[in-house]
Amino acid sequence: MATNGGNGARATGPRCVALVGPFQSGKTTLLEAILARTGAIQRQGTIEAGNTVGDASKEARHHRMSVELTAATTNFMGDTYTFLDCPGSVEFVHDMRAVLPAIDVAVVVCEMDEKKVPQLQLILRELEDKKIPRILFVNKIDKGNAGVHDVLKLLQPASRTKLILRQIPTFAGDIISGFVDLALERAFVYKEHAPSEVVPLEADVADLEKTARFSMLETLADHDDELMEQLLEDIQPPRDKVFDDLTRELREGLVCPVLMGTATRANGVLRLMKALRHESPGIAETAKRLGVKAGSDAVAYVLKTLNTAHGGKMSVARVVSGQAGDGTTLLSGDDEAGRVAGVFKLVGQSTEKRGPATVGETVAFAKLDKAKTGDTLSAGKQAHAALAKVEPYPPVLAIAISAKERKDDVKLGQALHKLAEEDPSITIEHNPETHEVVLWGQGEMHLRVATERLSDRFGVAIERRQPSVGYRETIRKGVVQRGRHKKQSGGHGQYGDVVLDIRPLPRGGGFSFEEKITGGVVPRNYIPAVEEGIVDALAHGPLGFPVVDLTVALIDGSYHTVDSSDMAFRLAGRLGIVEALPQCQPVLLEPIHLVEIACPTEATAKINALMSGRRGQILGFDTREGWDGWDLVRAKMPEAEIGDLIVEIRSATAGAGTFTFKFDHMAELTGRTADQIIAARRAAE
Ligand SMILES: Nc1nc2c(ncn2[C@@H]2O[C@H](COP(=O)(O)OP(=O)(O)OP(=O)(O)O)[C@@H](O)[C@H]2O)c(=O)[nH]1
Ligand SMILES: [Mg+2]
Repeated sequence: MATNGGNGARATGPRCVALVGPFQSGKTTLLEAILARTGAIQRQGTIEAGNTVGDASKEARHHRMSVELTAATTNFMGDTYTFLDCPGSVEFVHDMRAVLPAIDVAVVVCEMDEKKVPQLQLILRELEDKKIPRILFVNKIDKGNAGVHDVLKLLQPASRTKLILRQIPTFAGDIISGFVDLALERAFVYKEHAPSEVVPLEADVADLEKTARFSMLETLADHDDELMEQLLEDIQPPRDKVFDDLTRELREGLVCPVLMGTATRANGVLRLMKALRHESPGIAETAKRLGVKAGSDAVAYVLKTLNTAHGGKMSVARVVSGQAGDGTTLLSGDDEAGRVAGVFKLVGQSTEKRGPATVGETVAFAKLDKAKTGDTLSAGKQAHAALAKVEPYPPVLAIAISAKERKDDVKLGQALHKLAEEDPSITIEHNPETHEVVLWGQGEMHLRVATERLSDRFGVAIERRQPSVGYRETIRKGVVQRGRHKKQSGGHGQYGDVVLDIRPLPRGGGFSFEEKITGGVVPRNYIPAVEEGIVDALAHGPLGFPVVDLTVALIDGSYHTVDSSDMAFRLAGRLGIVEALPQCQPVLLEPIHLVEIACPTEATAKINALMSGRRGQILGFDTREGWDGWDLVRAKMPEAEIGDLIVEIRSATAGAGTFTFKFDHMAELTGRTADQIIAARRAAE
């Protein structure tokens, strides 16, 4: 059983650590370095050579970025650690968000790059809000040292909790060659792919060290009165006390320690592992944070769902209570999630069969047919309450897809189901009007990778198009029109005759039908057929779109005792509308949405210009509540212009901006744009 002896004591039991951080900061490289330094792999691979444990999928290698979660388990000084390498791209952020509830600590890999600070801020906010302890790892310190002394000044604005610098760099000329550990007060020089070597603390560094250490202690003292007194009285606090404070304040989320290194050379990796070993919380605290009921049977949280070529469905999960092995039946809420058919240790794509998983361990369970990412699985009669629920962000970009070959239609349906199972931030919509299958996702790359997966992993070649915009048309003036269907062909004839009074309705009025027949000129039983005929015709107006916002009254007509029928009146109703509408000044309607864009304040002017350039009507902007340095811009915008809006918002905000949209109203559209839309529709037909 994992225990935690309270303040300062080292947590025990298997850990689960997420590697998160802005796009391309070096998370996958850091995972590789950790696996190499802890002996899980022989040699450290590189992104450039395409031989890393993470990013092993064809899509990730091809795009040279992480496009999904990689889990890898390793051992360090007798403890088990599972690292979850999360994609940094905002388009794949759900894979990160979904694992956060069950981790002990996050290592936030970042760079000393001003442009990446807004993204860092987004990630830190998420961790802060979820009360997840976090350590910053400033990577790529081999890339010039500009600003390394100012690292806190650069990064502090991204964090609402105080950052604590744990190390300062030391130099050989212009190059960072080592560091001083401020808690140990010891100097090290980096060795490539080997542990750093202890060296004497040079006199010129000692002064810097004193100042930096003092400011570290000052920050710790914000949450420790005794330490504060010692500092005020110039008493050197005992080393153990400093470590105890570092540990407690990290675990309680009061501070965020900052380490540094170079993942490509595995510099700073052992220091990071030691901080994780000694200071990070373990499963006991994580279970408490999650509200796991004491003494529960097996409880596990599903971090990720995979459909592997050989092993079938795998549910990557962390066991937060009890133990689960082969044959354990697991519940998810009121449903049975399935029976575990194999427990696997993961090191990226390599799987190794193992015995039951015990508390704290992160493993893959095979063949849990009904388990979904984010599910709380539990053994025993009574399902454990859900530990967390992470809803994906609403999708922002769509494409319409179809199988290249008709024969693949059924296969496409199944493949889409698996795709959405693996990635809940994808949604699939069937448009009944256009018969399009619309794939909604988080951005261009996300959708591109989704279609690549459909062909690479699930074997369905895809064609993609822009999804249709929900145009409608309406009329500007009314007319009274006769519709008459008469056919005399041999024996039984057909006869239906109606007079329709057609008038526009205000926007949003939809369609209404009224009958004003007197004297039975159209017998009662035929009237529903007349309405059906009208509805038929309205599905496709003279401009090529469904017709809305009009009312039609049946005011007159005639019938034939033998030749009239439902069918004849339906055709008459339809004919009346088809002939009437072109005389009613038809006009195109386009959907307008209410759009809300969240962006860093520096980008607000750019966003305003962007919106105006896209026929948007700016309604105003406010500071974003609870978000220092952020604005919320509101605008009304045509659906057609929202299509790829997210692409432009991201490029104007270094990837940090987001938006939501909601249908607001339909608006008339005339002139060149309308003509083009109508012409395109005709051509398509
Ligand atoms: N100079 C230098 N380059 C690095 C370092 N770490 C990673 N890189 C490079 O940075 C690029 C991105 O590295 P990744 O490990 O893929 O970064 P990532 O954070 O996993 O990227 P995403 O998962 O796509 O967000 C690659 O070209 C790496 O070789 C480092 O310490 N120094
Ligand atoms: Mg990566």
